[in-house]
Amino acid sequence: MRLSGSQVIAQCLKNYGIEYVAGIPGHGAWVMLDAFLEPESTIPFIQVFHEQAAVHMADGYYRASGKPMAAVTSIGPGATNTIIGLATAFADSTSVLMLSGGPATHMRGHGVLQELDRYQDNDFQRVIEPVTKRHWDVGRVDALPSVLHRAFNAMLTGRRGPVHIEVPMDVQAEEAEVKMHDLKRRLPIGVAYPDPTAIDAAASVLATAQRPVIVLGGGAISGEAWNEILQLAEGLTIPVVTTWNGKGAFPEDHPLFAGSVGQTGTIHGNALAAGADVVVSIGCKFTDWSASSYRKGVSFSFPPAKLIQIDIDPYEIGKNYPADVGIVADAKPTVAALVAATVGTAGGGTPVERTEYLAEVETLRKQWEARLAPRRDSDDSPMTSQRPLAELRKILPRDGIVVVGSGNPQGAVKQGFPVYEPRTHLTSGSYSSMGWAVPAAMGAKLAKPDTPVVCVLGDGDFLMSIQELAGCVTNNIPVVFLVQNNSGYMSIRGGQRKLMDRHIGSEFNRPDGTPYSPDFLEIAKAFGLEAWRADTGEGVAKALQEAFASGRPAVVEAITARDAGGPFVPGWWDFPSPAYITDERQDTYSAERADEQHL
Ligand SMILES: Cc1ncc(C[n+]2csc(CCOP(=O)(O)OP(=O)(O)O)c2C)c(N)n1
Ligand SMILES: [Mg+2]
Repeated sequence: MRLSGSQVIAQCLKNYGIEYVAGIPGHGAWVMLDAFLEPESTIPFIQVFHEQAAVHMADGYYRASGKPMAAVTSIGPGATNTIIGLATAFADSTSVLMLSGGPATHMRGHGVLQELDRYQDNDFQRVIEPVTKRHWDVGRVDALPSVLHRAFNAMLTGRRGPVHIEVPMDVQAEEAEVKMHDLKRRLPIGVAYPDPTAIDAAASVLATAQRPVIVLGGGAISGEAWNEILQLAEGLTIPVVTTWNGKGAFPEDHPLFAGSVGQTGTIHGNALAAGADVVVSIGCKFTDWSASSYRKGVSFSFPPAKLIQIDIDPYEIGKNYPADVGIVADAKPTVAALVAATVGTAGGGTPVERTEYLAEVETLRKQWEARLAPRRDSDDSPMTSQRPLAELRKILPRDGIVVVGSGNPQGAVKQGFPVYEPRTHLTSGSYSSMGWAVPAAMGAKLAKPDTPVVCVLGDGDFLMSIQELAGCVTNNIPVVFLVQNNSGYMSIRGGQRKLMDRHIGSEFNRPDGTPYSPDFLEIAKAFGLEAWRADTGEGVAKALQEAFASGRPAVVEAITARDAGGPFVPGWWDFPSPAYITDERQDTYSAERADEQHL
């Protein structure tokens, strides 16, 4: 059949199951977008107000549903605005399909409007290189069907990641004889199973374990392995800890849930993982944040602990810690195979008993609870970071989705906001981009329209994508934004003070030094949202109830104290302090750094 490039794209996206396209039109993509109005390829268009938001939105949609969404931008600045979106998806291993326009093939190198041409013709390609799993520059209309199914293949198989297709303006507009490709015949059936030798090896290591721990990363969720993980944990009585991206893969009200690991992990999570003799890691890449910068005995101790490392990407095996058994396969069949090989043999289906170990888990959990409770239950006004979260947890149903921005909220939620189901806690655990949470929450709401979605973020983060409130109204996306306003980048100020006893650029102040904050209530209302402000726990509870009941996009501004302290830091993080700070902190830092295990 004869189709224009834009028709090929729109029909493929429709056939391949894309439900929404987000973006901003421009001359570089208006032809491409026009095809989404054709009857056979109508896909609803979601208007954003900065292209970064289109990619973050698709990212949030994927994290909430496991399905991809598309972002479309114009050429030049429109496409360049997406870089942080793609970088976030790449670092966090999430699927996003991005299409952008490009200079017409016959105009390349002439420095046409919005072309980068001084190093090489049409040079946007190189800008996008390090932030995508795969990129295509399409030179002909009849190449599009092949490019599209390969893009879906790259995005949806193996380790997830964002892909980008640049479509020159002439390729969008011109027609050619094309044959569309059936996606089913271009994707593998099923998932990648583990090598039985590796499962045997892992089972023998597990058979020796007295103090095993399972650590879950983002791959446990993208690999949809949560049922099998529950079977393994229960069958062998193994406490489970999570990283930021792994939070949600295990129900946090389960007796075997043992908190989280890393700098902003929990006391019990770090202590148990660091004291384990065998760690089973599932889709976890051991970032410095989750592994306390590899300082021995803080979050992990490899050796003496043995590591069974399950990852879909061989690149991660042994990258940061030596793996006693590295298994490259999908998480779901791998954990299922481990269950078959261990639970069956060890206890014949009866859970392994570890009475003393479980008592220790309980003691540590209580210690952590005792540490958390005063901040969580605090009646201070302005509030602690934890108090609004406690109120939110009481109101949000079990399957409600919380989307979390970086800064204090990210650590406070990790530690003090229990989640129970996979894909109900979304955060950028690897790239930790400010500006991500607002559009990602909108994407999650598009994916799960019948589920309450709340976005928890700081005032600094909110200011980086506040323009997307307009999109909540124009597209009717009823997210509730719980904004913790402490007049600044307080997580950053905390680090600055600790290291250097002073701070620069992290407080929002007027010239006379008094705290500054824009009037978020008025801003939200001006954008057309419902809005509430609260400075007590009771106030937040009431505002949240009314916000959810409104069924409309809404902002609840929670006034939090600048000095309240954010999340606790039971772990460690390697940040060098300037050489001119010569007090005992330098010696402590050098001594602690000497314990790092990755070099
Ligand atoms: C795009 C981007 N720029 C800078 C940072 C570094 N950073 C991390 S948290 C943070 C401050 C966040 O402030 P806010 O959202 O108000 O949360 P708070 O820590 O004050 O609770 C900054 C600047 C980042 N993560 N992302
Ligand atoms: Mg702040």
